[in-house]
Amino acid sequence: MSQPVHVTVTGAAGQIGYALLFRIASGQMLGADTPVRLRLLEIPQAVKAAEGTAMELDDCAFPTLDGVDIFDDARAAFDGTNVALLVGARPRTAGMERGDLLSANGGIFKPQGEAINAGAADDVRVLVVGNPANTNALIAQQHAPDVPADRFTAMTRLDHNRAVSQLATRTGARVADIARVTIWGNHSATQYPDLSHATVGGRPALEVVADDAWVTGTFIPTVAKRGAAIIEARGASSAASAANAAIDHVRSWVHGTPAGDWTSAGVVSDGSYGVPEGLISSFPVTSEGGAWRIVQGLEVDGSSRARIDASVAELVEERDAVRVLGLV
Ligand code: NAX
Repeated sequence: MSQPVHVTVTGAAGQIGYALLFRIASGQMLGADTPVRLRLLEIPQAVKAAEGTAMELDDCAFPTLDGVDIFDDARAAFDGTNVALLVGARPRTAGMERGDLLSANGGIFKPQGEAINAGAADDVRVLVVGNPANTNALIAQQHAPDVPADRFTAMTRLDHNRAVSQLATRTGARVADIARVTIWGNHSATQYPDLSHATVGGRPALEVVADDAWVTGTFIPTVAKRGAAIIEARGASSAASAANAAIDHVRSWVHGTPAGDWTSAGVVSDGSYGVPEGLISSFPVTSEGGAWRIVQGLEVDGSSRARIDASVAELVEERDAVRVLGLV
């Protein structure tokens, strides 16, 4: 076996953390031949709970788990790390304005960006899961000037997987037969789940579905509001599916996407598809040689354009709000 890959998980004692750590430790993220060293970052009050999770990780005796270290200090947690999963965030509480939410999260993601800049390994890859994920990723990235900007990403893979699943159910196809679904924009209710280029068993999805009313009236709102529907049903927000999406995102990033297909991820815009350069927005992406590439040359019709623009406008507003707060 090779040298262990160091994986830092923030918010390790939270519900996504609990669903995520065992899968990373068992080799499902980086592969059965890659040992991992887990570095858990929590706030001091949650360190004891993280210690309990570490005990359970020990009790699994995973051959791929090199060890678990627990920190309440970001600099120590990110020191030498290769993969950073930023899950811990400040949730919106009743009566909280958006500015307060962005400011509270800035207080988390700015120092974490600085810590990654100060000590992470040269090949560090960062996935931000904690909401508002795109803007939190932007804040962290802006405070890590020595790390290539494209190493900071935000998670829209859960939205992507939800869209694939909804399309498979509707068409009676298997998930494996669905390709080229795209999530554009922000990981929020303004996101645009796009079937224009999707295929079902190699045929255009919109032809197979043959029902525009279903696409606009059911598919798009179901995917965009799925998080709220899960909370309503479960009494708690998505955890195992979010952890699964984080595993998928990193695995695709490290090991590549299959030929002929793509996935969705929040990546730094290079200006493609009219998305302002520098914003972290969801795009159709492939991964090759360990780097994301935005799929180029897709036709964007008028209705898609309007939906992409609306979600990107929200990202611009969030960026401007954190700029006013001095966070970027
Ligand atoms: P939990 O509240 O269960 O856990 C969050 C954990 O983060 C807590 O243990 C807390 O102590 C820790 N934490 C808070 N501040 C921290 C800091 N500065 N450093 C380290 N740890 C810190 O939330 P959970 O359900 O696990 O969700 C985590 C985040 O994922 C939330 O922001 C949530 O909104 C977001 N989600 C993002 C999704 C996406 O698709 N991008 C989907 C699922 C989820 O809603």
